[in-house]
Amino acid sequence: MEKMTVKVNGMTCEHCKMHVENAIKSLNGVSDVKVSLEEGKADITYDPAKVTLDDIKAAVDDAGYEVVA
Ligand code: 9UX
Repeated sequence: MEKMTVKVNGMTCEHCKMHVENAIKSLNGVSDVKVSLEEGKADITYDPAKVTLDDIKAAVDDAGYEVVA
C-alpha cells in the first residue's frame, strides 16, 4: 500500500467531505481515506497496482468536486 495526499477543491460543508470520502472509498484498491474539510485535502492509502491518480480524479469529479495535483 502507498499513500498520497491530494488537494480537493469545492468542499464547503461536512456532507461534502462525506461525499468525497465515499467517492474515493468506493474505488477498488483504496484501503483508507481521510478527508480534511478545513484543509481541503484527502489522505489516501491505496494499492498502486489497482488504482491510479486518474481513477481518483475521475471519482471525485463524478461526485462534483475537483482533485488538484
Ligand atoms: Mo453541503 Mo456540499 O450542503 O455539495 S453537501 S455544500
